[in-house]
Amino acid sequence: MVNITINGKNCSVDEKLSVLEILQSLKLEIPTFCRDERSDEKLGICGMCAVSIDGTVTKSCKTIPTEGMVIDTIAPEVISNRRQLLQKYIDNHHVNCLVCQKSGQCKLQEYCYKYGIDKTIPNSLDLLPIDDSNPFFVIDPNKCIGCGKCAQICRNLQCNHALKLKTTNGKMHTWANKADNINSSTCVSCGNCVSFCPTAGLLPKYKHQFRHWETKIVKTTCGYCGVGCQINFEVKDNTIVEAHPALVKPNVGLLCVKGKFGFSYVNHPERLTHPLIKENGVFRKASWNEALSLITKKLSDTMKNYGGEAIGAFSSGKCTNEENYLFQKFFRGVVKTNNVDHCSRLCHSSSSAALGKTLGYGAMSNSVHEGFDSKVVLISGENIRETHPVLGTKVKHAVQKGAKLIIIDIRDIDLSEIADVFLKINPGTDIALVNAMVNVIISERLYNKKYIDENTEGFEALKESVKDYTPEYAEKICGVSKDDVIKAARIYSSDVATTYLGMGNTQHINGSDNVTALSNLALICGNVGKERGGVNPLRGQNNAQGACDMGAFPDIYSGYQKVDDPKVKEKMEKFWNVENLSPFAGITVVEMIDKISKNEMKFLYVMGENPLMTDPNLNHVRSALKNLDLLVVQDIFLTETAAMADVVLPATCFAEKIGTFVNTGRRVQRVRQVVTPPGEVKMDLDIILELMDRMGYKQINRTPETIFNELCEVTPLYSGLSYSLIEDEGVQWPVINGVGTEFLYEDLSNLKRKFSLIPVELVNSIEVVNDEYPYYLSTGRVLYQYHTRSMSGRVDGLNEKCPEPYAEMNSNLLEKISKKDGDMITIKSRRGEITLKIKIREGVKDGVVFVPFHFSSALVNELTGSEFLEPISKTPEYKICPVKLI
Ligand SMILES: Nc1nc2c(c(=O)[nH]1)N[C@H]1C(S)=C(S)[C@@H](COP(=O)(O)OP(=O)(O)OC[C@H]3O[C@@H](n4cnc5c(=O)[nH]c(N)nc54)[C@H](O)[C@@H]3O)O[C@H]1N2
Ligand SMILES: Nc1nc2c(c(=O)[nH]1)N[C@H]1C(S)=C(S)[C@@H](COP(=O)(O)OP(=O)(O)OC[C@H]3O[C@@H](n4cnc5c(=O)[nH]c(N)nc54)[C@H](O)[C@@H]3O)O[C@H]1N2
Ligand code: SF4
Ligand code: SF4
Ligand code: SF4
Ligand SMILES: [Mo]
Repeated sequence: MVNITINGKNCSVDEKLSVLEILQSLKLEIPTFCRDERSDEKLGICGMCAVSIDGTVTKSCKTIPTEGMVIDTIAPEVISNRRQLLQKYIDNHHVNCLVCQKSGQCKLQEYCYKYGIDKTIPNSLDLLPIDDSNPFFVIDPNKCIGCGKCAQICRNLQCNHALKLKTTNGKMHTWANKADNINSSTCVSCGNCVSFCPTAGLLPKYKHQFRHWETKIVKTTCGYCGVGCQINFEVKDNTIVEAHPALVKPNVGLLCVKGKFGFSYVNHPERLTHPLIKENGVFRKASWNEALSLITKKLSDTMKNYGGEAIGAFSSGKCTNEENYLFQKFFRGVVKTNNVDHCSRLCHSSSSAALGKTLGYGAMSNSVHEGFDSKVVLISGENIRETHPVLGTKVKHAVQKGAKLIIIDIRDIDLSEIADVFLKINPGTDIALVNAMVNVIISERLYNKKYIDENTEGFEALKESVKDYTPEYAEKICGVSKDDVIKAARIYSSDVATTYLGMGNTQHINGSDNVTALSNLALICGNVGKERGGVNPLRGQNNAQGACDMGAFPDIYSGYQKVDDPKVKEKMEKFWNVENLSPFAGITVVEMIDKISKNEMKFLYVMGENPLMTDPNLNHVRSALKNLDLLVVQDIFLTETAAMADVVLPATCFAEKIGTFVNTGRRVQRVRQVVTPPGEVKMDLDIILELMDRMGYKQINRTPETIFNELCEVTPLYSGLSYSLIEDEGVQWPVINGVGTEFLYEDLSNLKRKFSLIPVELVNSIEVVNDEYPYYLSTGRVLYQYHTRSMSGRVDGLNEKCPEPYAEMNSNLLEKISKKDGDMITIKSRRGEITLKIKIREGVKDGVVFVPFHFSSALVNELTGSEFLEPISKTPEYKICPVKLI
């Protein structure tokens, strides 16, 4: 600490902070254009933060306090300096605030007003060309003041290096880096530069005319992925006109392209606006009364004639906790079936199963925001920069600052170029690789013996089991170099390491074992129970974690309480005031489809899922669904599945509802109503409530908040949570003494049981390549589209960025099949075929073709199989399907 004087007052301040940071912490108003508190770069370009320091006007961001320093922030020379700078900016500026969309949110305008800069006439600038190549925003050098904040954000926070400052005709302004225009640069359209541009230098391409003072701002949680970014939506006339990232955890002012620019589907004209009933193969508009009467009649009939087992219900990772809780309560308590499941089945149920056994909680052990200062990062089977973009950005930031990075994937991904080791493995061989890393760490004695002795059990068996998994063996099986395996093991064990894992691990026949192997690796190095460490399955949907927590699974009630535990059953019966809850686990998504195909299930209720695109073996799904007596689909659009339904119910999307989502890092966050829904659309919660009423169940708690309180009461995992606790920033479960848990297992001395090291062996996929089907198809995602495109496919810019399906393969494979980039190709599996365009990507492993599953014009799930499921979690093998290429 040093003693200084600020505006005549003595204070003792931290000498590690800049004078600007000190002044800001004292809430003194210091104008700046270029400073971003989140960045460790101090540009010092704009000059606005200059104050009088020991009698000289000096940039405060560039100055460190020293003993006895005298600072004056309001001296006449300071004010005069600010005025001169502003005048200089405005002289070079295309001033047209009257029509400029930034007006009202513009720092230049605000400061000019504050400091009385009114000499803006005449303005006879020669205007520079603007760059409007990006579908979402414009770069206008004439509105740019050359402060460099945007380029700094892109370089230092978003880590894309897509912008730079350049000088044209003597004027400094921002522009695309190493490219003619921004759309052909490395830009990923995240808009993080746009969000913090102080002027209209970078401006969204607005779809609506509005002035900022006409809007209201509502903070809510993003409705796309599981990162759970907090967004301030600006709303005019019940329409979202702009999205701003909130400066709170988990995203701290960052968004990805979908969160920033992907909201226009909310008021898309194709939204479902009233219930539909199908008659003679054609939908007709129906009243809510008609639709709900039909559903309840069929439900009652099916219950009476066939029992609860003939009824299935898909809950939703898109819906709130309150909705998922009530949905499973309705089907379990009233309809008497445990056949409740949702898309996590196809996703991270392997992770939950594995981590439940090895560690205790089947969730991410650590937090999204910890990514920012990781030391060592292992990313396996997770295209983090495209599928969890804001977390991916944090990881890249950590790597830019010196963190070590290991990537295991079958393709190059955005981060593999900067990885210390990139292990490009053969599909489905992860266990051989990870066991080999464990082998190296044990044989080189790089493990944490004390931690293992104190906190784990099973080390000797693990040691024995990995003996044969030598780096040489991994080289042979995985198709990576043994030296890289050794290097990866050494790097991984060199400091606290965090592991992120995704669908490349879970969507395999050995999905759970893949996760167990990673858990073993983390445990022997003592990484669990530490900040920036842990094993972290990245949950996909905006509320996938919440849907699991709420018991949208066939074998559990909320909080992972087992349906076959008699004590739990008794407790739930009493709490819900119902009788005869089924003591048997229900069946899973894929199993339900099989049962329907055998005519053993008659009624299916689908809330917020689109299985006719996302389930495996779609021809089988399609023919199965025809067997149903009644298919109900509750969605926001007429999806592929809804089109097959007998009754379609129009529901609210995330921006129209009230409740909570849980992000991938266990952070329970508020969902607020940003706009009111169109037409006769109802909140999912209210639809379920009406069904409960009509089926004769008296649901007492009927608002999102009271239902949340109810579910917290009956769910030990959620005890201590309330809307008021999570109001500002959200809180991570479990809550202990009113405080959330940033990372799990911190108090190792208080573990309920020791962590388990469990040996796992490599098991090959049952469906293998042969002469007829010689190549592997792998499926997955891209940044600009989301699942079945019901949402992202209705946002013009996202479609412009990723308009059509394609098949990625490298030039070796292209040569083998005598095709070239851009040709059409037919991919055929034992179940179906699709035809689409070839896109050359050298980074794809030899013999593999990768296809995104987003497009209905090339339904890749007509090829994937449902016959061989992961035995514990019943997850399909979306990442391996033998195919031929024609
Ligand atoms: N833009 C966008 N973001 C999304 C989604 C979306 O649809 N679009 N969906 C959300 C959902 S629900 C989920 S679950 C997440 C999923 O997020 P991710 O898990 O990142 O998604 P995927 O693209 O399915 O697969 C991840 C990676 O696994 C690799 N891979 C394939 N086979 C193997 C293998 O055998 N071993 C290893 N080590 N890697 C392999 C693939 O090459 C790919 O890079 O994304 C969420 N975020
Ligand atoms: N080939 C292949 N297939 C896969 C995968 C893969 O990697 N490869 N991944 C699998 C994985 S991990 C997942 S999670 C699944 C995803 O599978 P799905 O969950 O079936 O996919 P989505 O398109 O996200 O479906 C969500 C539906 O909910 C609707 N919706 C959005 N918000 C709301 C709301 O608030 N209320 C209601 N009622 N409806 C709403 C949307 O319009 C959409 O139709 O796909 C799986 N399928
Ligand atoms: S960028 Fe700011 S100062 Fe420039 S015209 Fe727009 S509102 Fe006015
Ligand atoms: S949109 Fe994102 S990636 Fe593109 S220039 Fe701006 S910060 Fe960089
Ligand atoms: S990273 Fe995920 S939660 Fe964040 S803005 Fe993008 S889609 Fe939304
Ligand atoms: Mo998922």
